[in-house]
Amino acid sequence: MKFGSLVIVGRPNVGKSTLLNALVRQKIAIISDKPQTTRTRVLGVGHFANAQLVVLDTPGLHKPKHQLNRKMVRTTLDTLPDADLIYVMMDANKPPGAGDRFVMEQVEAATKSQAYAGIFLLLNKVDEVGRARLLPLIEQFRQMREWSEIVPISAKQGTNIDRLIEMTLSYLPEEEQQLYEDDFLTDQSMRHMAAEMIREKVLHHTHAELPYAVAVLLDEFIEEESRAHVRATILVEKSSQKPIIIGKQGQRLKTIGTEARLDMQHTFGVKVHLELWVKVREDWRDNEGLLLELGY
Ligand SMILES: Nc1nc2c(ncn2[C@@H]2O[C@H](COP(=O)(O)OP(=O)(O)O)[C@@H](O)[C@H]2O)c(=O)[nH]1
Ligand SMILES: [Mg+2]
Repeated sequence: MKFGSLVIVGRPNVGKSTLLNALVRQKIAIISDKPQTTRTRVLGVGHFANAQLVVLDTPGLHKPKHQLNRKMVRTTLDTLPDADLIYVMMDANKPPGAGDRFVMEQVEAATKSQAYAGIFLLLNKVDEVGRARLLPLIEQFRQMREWSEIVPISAKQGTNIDRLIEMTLSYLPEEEQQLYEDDFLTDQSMRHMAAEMIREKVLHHTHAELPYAVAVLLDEFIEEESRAHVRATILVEKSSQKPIIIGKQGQRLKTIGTEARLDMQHTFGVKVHLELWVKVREDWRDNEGLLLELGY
């Protein structure tokens, strides 16, 4: 059986978490069109015929401003040594920019202290790029460094993912025995996933600076026979943000709650009763104690 671990790095919003979900074939990481959606390392296990791939999704590499962002970048850099193989992901819609160069610097630094089985360049979102534009782009990326493979993919539509898996496995060693149980998909707790599902819905329904200002604190998660009772608090930074989350006559909060509850029921396979609160906690992004409590 083939076995190995890979880490996905890239600037925010290139589609790292979407690829993790595609490889694990289950939604274990939250996705949004806002940068910096992923705040922690997320581990998923992809199970294939005669192979297991441990996939490590990371927060996007970017220049940090808050304590939270410093932790996010740290988390990504700390994850690099845990992997056998690196996937550097870039957006095929955009020529490599300053953000991608910053990512490359970090990757080069990591390769100095450790040998990797492979360093793949994944050009994601090819569903949005014409073939005529893709080829010169690949040539441009080829000149950046020596890549083990350059693979154009669409994580969202599943394009070329089977090929990517096949290529990846060819770089990995044979193991005597399987390391993870067949039903092990992620190391995240249900509590953490529940909080993340709520945050994803908040991201979907808000704009501008709000997504960055939001965190979800899980107050209670009680599992009984075939149902779970979840109580959580959505934290915002300013009192002006609270009514935005709640919406007219509580409508937005209601939508967020309903969508999050359905996701939880789908993933956890039990009926969920969800109680949501909204609270103002100024500067939570720089509050060390609160960051720990939030699991960051
Ligand atoms: N068109 C297109 N959009 C994608 C693809 N992969 C991800 N996205 C979108 O890009 C945005 C960021 O995705 P996400 O996985 O959260 O990116 P991350 O920040 O790198 O983890 C979301 O709106 C995704 O739906 C893709 O292959 N094609
Ligand atoms: Mg992500």
